Amino acid sequence: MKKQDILEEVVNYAYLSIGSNIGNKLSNLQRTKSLIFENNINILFSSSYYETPSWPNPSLPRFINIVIKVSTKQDLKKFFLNLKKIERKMGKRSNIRNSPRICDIDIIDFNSKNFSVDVNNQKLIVPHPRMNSRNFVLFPLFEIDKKWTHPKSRINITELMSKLPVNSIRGIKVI
Ligand code: PH2
Ligand code: MG
Ligand code: MG
Repeated sequence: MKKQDILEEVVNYAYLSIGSNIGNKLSNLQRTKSLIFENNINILFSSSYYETPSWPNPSLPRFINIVIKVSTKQDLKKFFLNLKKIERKMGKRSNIRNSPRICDIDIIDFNSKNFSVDVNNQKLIVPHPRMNSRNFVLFPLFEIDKKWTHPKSRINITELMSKLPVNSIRGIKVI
């Protein structure tokens, strides 16, 4: 086994879901990706852009979503706080769950581990607890990693997608 150098930092791998349903949604997502890169987070893979009705309330504006795979030397806490900083920089204000947003970044997976931690009084649960019912997470995730497996349930991405209701499979389109 290779001896790890004392100065060598650990590289973490994560999957992020990014969404926008206010303003110029495409350019909001592109700007968010630039800010992620500028914050020392490398984008390894990026999915296509997917348009879906707002979940769970389809009368709110439609979303555009992507999933990206990233690598970073930041630990989970620093990484999470950096993503929150990027959301604020993009103009995200509301903390009301599922309300319209310019930019929302959710950590879907971090090093294929299960976490439930408090970061500055915010609860961070990874893998994202509502991902299994979300077409806008599962489809783009499948596009960039066909072998992805849920770290907790060990269920493969293909099987998770097959459990989605038919209308949510019909309601998603690549733009
Ligand atoms: N994000 C939400 C709530 N609802 N719906 C879609 N289609 N896409 C999202 O990213 C999304 C949502 C909360 O963050
Ligand atoms: Mg979200
Ligand atoms: Mg969020």
